[in-house]
Amino acid sequence: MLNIVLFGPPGSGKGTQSEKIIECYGLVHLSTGDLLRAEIANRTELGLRAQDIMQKGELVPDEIVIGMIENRIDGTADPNGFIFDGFPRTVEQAKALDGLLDKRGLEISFMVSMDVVRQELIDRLLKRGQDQGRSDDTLEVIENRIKVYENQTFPVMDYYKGTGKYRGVDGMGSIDDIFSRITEVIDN
Ligand code: B4P
Repeated sequence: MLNIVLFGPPGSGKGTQSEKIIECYGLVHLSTGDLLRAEIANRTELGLRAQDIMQKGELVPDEIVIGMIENRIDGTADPNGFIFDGFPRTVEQAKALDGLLDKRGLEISFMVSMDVVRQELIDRLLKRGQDQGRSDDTLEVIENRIKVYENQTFPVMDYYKGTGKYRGVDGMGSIDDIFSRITEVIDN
């Protein structure tokens, strides 16, 4: 089974590249951002808790996102593998993911980390804000999301480096060029 963690700062292309990877390799997409936005749209208790946090660009508590991921894994029959998009975002989440996969006889194959310069992240997200009106794509919230990434999420990279599962790709350039860099990593 191919289980990939797709990693990078906000706006690095995780959601964008996930769609292409799923299409090409038939993996199941697990995006904590999408799952949380669905909870908000359905006005569930969890969604109401998450809404204010996401609006500020902060991280939703670990136990909430870990529980969502565990439910999704158990609810998927005979997967070819999973692509984890936007998860794990803390070292605690990374350890929990290893633990819950191990209990099921599974493991992460590798992490693909996309490297993108800060101004490009801001430009992409501001454009998405204009095009799609996502409420966390405003300059102030984007800057906080990048700060949260640097403080809380960046150490996740070292966690995967420590297990020999880190693979870095250049996340600058066209969507197709970045996708071919990712397929090179997967196919090797
Ligand atoms: P996410 O939904 O994961 O959003 P994101 O990281 O901001 O976006 P992503 O990286 O997927 O966007 P993409 O580059 O594809 O998280 C939102 C919030 O949910 C978080 O802030 C947090 O509050 C909460 N949350 C989620 N997971 C959590 C967790 N595990 N723990 C705690 N809290 C969690 O796309 C950005 C734009 O760039 C798009 O418009 C795209 O078209 C464009 N783009 C992509 N690639 C491009 C390229 N090569 N060139 C030009 N434009 C490109």
